[in-house]
Parts: sequence; C-alpha cells; structure tokens
Amino acid sequence: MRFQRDWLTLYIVTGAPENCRLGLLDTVDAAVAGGATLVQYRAAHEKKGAAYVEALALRQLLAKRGVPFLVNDHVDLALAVDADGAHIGQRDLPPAAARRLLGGGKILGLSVNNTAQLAAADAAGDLALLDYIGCGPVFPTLTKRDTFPVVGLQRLAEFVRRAAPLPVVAIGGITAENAADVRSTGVAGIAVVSAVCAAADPAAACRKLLPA
Ligand code: TZP
Ligand code: MG
Repeated sequence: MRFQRDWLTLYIVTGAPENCRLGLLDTVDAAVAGGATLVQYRAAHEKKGAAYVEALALRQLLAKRGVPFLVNDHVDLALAVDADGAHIGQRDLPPAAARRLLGGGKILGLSVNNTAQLAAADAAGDLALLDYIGCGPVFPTLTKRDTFPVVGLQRLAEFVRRAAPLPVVAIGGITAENAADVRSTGVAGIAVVSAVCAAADPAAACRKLLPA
C-alpha cells in the first residue's frame, strides 16, 4: 500500500487491556466507525504468540474496513500478519535494518523525540527510508513510562519545520481539549492511546479528535 499523508490525521495506537474498556477488537472497530484513519498495534504481551493472535485479528478487521494497519516495534510480527508496515522507536531495530526486512512496499515510521535525534537520523541516511515520523510525548502521559522528555507545542512546531517534507504525527497526552492546538503546529496528524482506548464510547471520542 502506498503511503498517504492523510492516514496520519487520526492515528490510533492500541492500549494495554486495562486501557481498552471495550476490549481490543471492539475498541478498534468503534474507533474506525468514528473516523480513525490508521491503527497501530502496540502489543502488551511479553509472549509473541499471544501478540500474533491479536495482531492477526486486527489485520483481518482493518483489511475489511479499508484502514491501514501498522505494528509497533516488531517488524517480524508486522510481516507475519502482513500488516501495512511497522512503527519503530529509537531503541528498536535501526531504520535501515527494518526497511531491509520490510521491503519497499511497506510503511515505516520512526519515533523521534527532538531535533538532535532528527539530525542524527538525517546524517545516517535514515530519513529517506521513512514514510513519516512520530514525535512525542507532546504532553505528559501516564500511558508510556519510558518516554523521552516532554516536547511541548513550541518545540513540536520547530520539529515539524525541520522534518519537512517528511510528515510528522504527534503523540503523548493528546485529548479532545488540546487536539486543535497540536494540529496548529503543522503536524500531519495526532496519535492517541488513552483518549480513544480508555473511552466508554471510542467512536464518539474519535469524532471529537478529528479536525473541525
Ligand atoms: N509514545 C510516546 S507517548 C506514548 C507513546 C506510545 C503514549 C501516548 O499515550 P496517550 O494515552 O495518548 O498519552
Ligand atoms: Mg516502540
């Protein structure tokens, strides 16, 4: 599938089971009904076999709905379920290795916290291998504990300028209340976990997060 920038508009990252009130599949299905434009599976399991079963179920659901599907961190899992691609972090396989495994036809995103990491990725030739960058945490979040420092809106806007023409999706502490401010930095989209997965009505939560 050829990457499209507008897939980043409302990017849902799946939460841990205790953070998915309706369960994983129903949460994602409701999110898609509410307008989610892409789903990333972030495995909560230590054991890859259990993660594979969940990822495969999501792959099948999202193929039916026509919504792109990425797997977080694990390129092998992304390939095993024929996801549309993978999203990797600074502590995962290097982008060149991930791209080699995925091949040219899959989507690859990389988490980058700051302009120093962006410059390092540029110097390594990694930016040319990516379809988009994830930048965060924009605001404090309880969902992921091992994050880099909070970015804030001002630095996010600067980051977006420097990353261009690569599109940036912002993540971390994004809610319906601050989504418009985040979008005003020039990001291609916003990524959320708890604002949708922990909602009693994920479809309604998505509608509130979409651009006006
Ligand atoms: N990466 C940076 S912050 C974060 C991830 C996966 C968690 C975002 O979760 P929430 O609940 O949307 O703040
Ligand atoms: Mg990661």
